[in-house]
Amino acid sequence: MTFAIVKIMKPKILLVNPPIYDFAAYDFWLKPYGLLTVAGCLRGKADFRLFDYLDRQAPFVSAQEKLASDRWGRGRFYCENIPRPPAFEAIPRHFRRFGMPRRMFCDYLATEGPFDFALIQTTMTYWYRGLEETIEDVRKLSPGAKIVLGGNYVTLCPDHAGGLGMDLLVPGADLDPLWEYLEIPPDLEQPPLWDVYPKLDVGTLKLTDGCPFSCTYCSVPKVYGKFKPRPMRHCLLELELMRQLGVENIAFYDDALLFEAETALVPFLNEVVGRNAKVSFHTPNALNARFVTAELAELMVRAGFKTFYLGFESASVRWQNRTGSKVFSEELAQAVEHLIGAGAKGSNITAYQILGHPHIEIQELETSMRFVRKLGIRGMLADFSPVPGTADGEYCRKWINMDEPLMHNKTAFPIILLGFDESNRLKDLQRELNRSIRR
Ligand code: B12
Ligand code: SF4
Repeated sequence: MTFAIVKIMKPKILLVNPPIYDFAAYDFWLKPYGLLTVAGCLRGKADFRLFDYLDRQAPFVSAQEKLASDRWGRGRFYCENIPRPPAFEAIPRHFRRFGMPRRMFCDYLATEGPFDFALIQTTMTYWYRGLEETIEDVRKLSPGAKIVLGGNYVTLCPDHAGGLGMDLLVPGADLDPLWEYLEIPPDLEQPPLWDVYPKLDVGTLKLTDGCPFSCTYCSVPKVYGKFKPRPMRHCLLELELMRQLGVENIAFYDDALLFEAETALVPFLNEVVGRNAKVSFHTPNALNARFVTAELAELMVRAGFKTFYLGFESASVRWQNRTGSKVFSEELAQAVEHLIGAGAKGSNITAYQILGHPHIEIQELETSMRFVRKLGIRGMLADFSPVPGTADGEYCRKWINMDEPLMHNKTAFPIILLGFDESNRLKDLQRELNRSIRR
């Protein structure tokens, strides 16, 4: 009789959050939450390594570059000027590569490799040049690694992503093809793999999926379908893991955090208060002012919300009705009253307004900016990114080639639509209006 010794080896998986190629980028609580969620489902079943080009806490980055954070954990990335791609010849702004220098990744691959798989995060569609760089380096220095891409760019531009030459694309939120490819059964009860970071002070969280609205510039309703709360037990597990790791600031990545708040946000915040969690919460992805009641505002402030970003976009009723009626001006005014009544500072409340929307002729942007100023809160112009597959994005084919994802760039489109001078004039006006908001 012979005995076969079966050695069970865990696959070695490299996780990469690539560098950003863009005119501007700022660490506004940016984390590769999708990638970490996927890796969390495989916790203990693979040998994971992370290379996050955008990790401003990585010891070698902060030592050399002094990448300071503000009091809420935001800050600038290390960056280098690079030549503008031909598609942006007409855009008179510096083009840059944000994130750790390329040679650091090459050294890392040479010392930590080889890997069996490389899972790469994709985020904005117009950031695919960072993926090209990453894929090239992995192919060269860990040639046996199977490369897998997932996330927003793959979901919105699957055909373009297919041209980058990786081994597997995982568009959308169905991860079954990934588990089959890796031949590892997932444990969906596990929290994201935050523990793969050597040091972590900012984390992200989602209590809900999807959105009940249908704004004409947004991909969320089509991609994520019906709104639904996530299981509360799982959300609390995510919170606890981040707290154990020393996270002080948590940004919500929900699309409709306040919708049906009694089923998701309210029970979550009651737990936060009960556990005396001492975490600062932020809402960079915008809250819907319609759902801010006096009671909810009070609970949010008590539970630790420090900054409030509200999606307003325009004070023009015509524009609001045409794009999905997600919020009206009086609802914004009411929400601000409730937040300030609950103790939030006006300077920590910001209303986003889209700059460079293709229906700017009915948006009355300047009037909207002044309306926001009168409420005693800050305004922020959110440059419009035309999103493929949305009504407004497809309308932009009038001006740009939507099949080239670089053209979805949020700095480029407003300049193409309005011109450099007009776009700058509106940004200067916004700065001027914000100057007088009391801190
Ligand atoms: C959070 C968020 C942000 C954050 C930053 C996120 C980040 N890390 O960079 C903030 C608030 C800063 C932001 C800013 C902007 N955003 Co944004 N944002 C989002 C949002 C709400 C969630 C993305 C997310 O991380 N979700 C959490 C994860 C867990 O979910 P997921 O991505 O669905 O992941 C699942 C699968 O995709 C898969 N998966 C994900 N990653 C990976 C990786 C691998 C390897 C695998 C196998 C699988 C996989 O598994 C996950 C679990 O099921 C999306 C909308 C949405 N719901 O997707 C818009 C979205 C990505 N943003 C968008 C836009 C327009 C913007 C802005 C341009 C808005 C503006 N004008 O200012 C800016 C751009 C910022 C910049 N610097 O250029 C657009 C996309 C635009 C584009 N052309 O790509 C989106 C799609 C919303 C929309 N309007 O349609 N955003
Ligand atoms: S409310 Fe926000 S997430 Fe929902 S469809 Fe409109 S823009 Fe998208």
